[in-house]
Amino acid sequence: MALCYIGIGSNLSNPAKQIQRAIDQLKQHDMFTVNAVSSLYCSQPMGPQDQPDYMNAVACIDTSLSPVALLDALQMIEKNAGRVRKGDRWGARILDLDILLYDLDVINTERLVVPHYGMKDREFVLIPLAEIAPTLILPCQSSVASLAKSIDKNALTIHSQLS
Ligand code: PH2
Ligand code: MG
Ligand code: MG
Repeated sequence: MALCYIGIGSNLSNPAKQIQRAIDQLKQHDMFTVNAVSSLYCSQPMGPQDQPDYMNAVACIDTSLSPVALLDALQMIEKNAGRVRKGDRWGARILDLDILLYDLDVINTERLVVPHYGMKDREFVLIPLAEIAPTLILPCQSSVASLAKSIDKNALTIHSQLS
């Protein structure tokens, strides 16, 4: 079993609903156990500013899937939500499910980079992650709690609780 953290984001088609639906799908999936889900946060867009604000959350799951099989399963959930991959980096999206951590594995392949390459610079990842994993230490030895404490909050706010 691998303990994994999944970053969840949406800024199209009722983002709060998209994120709750994604969590419901993680919970229903045969190959996952959902251990914890953060609050739902409202965040300013990182990247192009001519797009709606985002909602973000982080989930902690157990899975026996390999990293690539986990990625396939998450991309299937994105696809079911109606996501079409346009290759527009940091553009608006209906649902984004990113593998933040897969145990403490370090993976650097063309398809998959874990830990997620941007997670240490993103308040909308670090703060929800620290909420559900306050004692977590990253493979690079950084403490999630101290990274979350020192990052610029960028107007990140808790929107509501997820179930
Ligand atoms: N995701 C992006 C680009 N910009 N901004 C916020 N606030 N939240 C995101 O999840 C996000 C983003 C591409 O994955
Ligand atoms: Mg992303
Ligand atoms: Mg992604």
